[in-house]
Amino acid sequence: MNPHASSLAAKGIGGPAPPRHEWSLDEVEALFELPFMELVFRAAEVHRRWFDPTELQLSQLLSVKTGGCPEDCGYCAQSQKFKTGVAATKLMDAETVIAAAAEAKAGGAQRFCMGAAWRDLKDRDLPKVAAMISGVKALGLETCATLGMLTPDQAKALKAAGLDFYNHNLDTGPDYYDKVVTTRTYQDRLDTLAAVRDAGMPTCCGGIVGMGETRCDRAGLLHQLAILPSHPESLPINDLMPIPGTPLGDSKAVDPLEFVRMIAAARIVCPKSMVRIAAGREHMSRELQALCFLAGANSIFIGGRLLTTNNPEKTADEALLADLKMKPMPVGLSR
Ligand code: SAM
Ligand code: DTB
Ligand code: SF4
Repeated sequence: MNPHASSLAAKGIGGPAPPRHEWSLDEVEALFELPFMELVFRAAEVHRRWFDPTELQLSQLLSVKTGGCPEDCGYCAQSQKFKTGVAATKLMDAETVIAAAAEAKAGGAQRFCMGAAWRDLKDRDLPKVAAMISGVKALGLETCATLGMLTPDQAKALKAAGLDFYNHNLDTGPDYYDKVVTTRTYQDRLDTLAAVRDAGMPTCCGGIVGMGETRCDRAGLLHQLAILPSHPESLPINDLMPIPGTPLGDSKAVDPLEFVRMIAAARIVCPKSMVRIAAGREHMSRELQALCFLAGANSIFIGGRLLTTNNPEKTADEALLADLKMKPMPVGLSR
């Protein structure tokens, strides 16, 4: 909450309405049907009640284990079911990951997210993963990991190692989900999110637009996030990076204004979450990104690489932030 709003709220005067968990699907769908300017204005108002709209959280990703994944997520370069040209690698050593994290920190990253192309975390990999997490945390970075499905005990072990956030996306609305992934169910994903929450760890959970889904499917995803027992602390919205060789490699790009609607609706239904423009900024104009920030996005990935695809270079992002007079969010405010 911004300091002005929080001091009023402390005195019992005004203050932002608390996040709601009883959204109906109809209500979320109705947001998408608002006149564009009305939707963006409402989202910007909500954004300002909880955050300083000139601040942006900067995260950086590293693929600590790439490719060879047994899952069939139709968007993914790393599934072994599709010929995408991505070679499978072994899990990196903790020292290599920690060195990359130090470089990311020097480049301005506040949070470091380690991604592995796994269906689920295997207990045999836990010691190495725990060493990475504690080493990255010791650098003073916020830590995040995305390692596939977790058991409750694994979630507890990751938290004990110093993990601040766990990313596990629902990807799309429940009605469209099985058109995209068949090897794990929606409920499997909800179960992992519950294991993370029950371990006392904040969640990072969002999805992808541009996979051929309808507006109702997009509303369906946000509705699922809104009715979770606690809203995800981070809410990444990925614009599909079409990967040749995957079933979604030829998907039609989503209308940029529709992407802004998704960001705005996410901001309204999950007012306290960090809403991230995740994948896809590489093909977005500066103007579109600025409109997303106005509509409530307040987090981005920085660094020229996501997992297997490219992201805008540091110089381009530095220029964008300078031109918009935006600044990095102080570490810790995002929790
Ligand atoms: N294997 C783990 C899992 O699926 O949970 C972690 C890594 S996975 C790459 C993390 C998320 O990245 C996916 O759930 C999806 O939302 C997003 N993602 C993957 N490939 C993408 C693409 N081509 N375009 C946009 N988002 C993508
Ligand atoms: C998220 O929602 N997006 C990130 C992160 N969480 C792990 C991943 C984006 C991947 C984009 C495609 C790639 O680079 O392979
Ligand atoms: Fe595997 Fe994750 Fe890619 Fe799905 S999204 S194929 S689980 S790496």
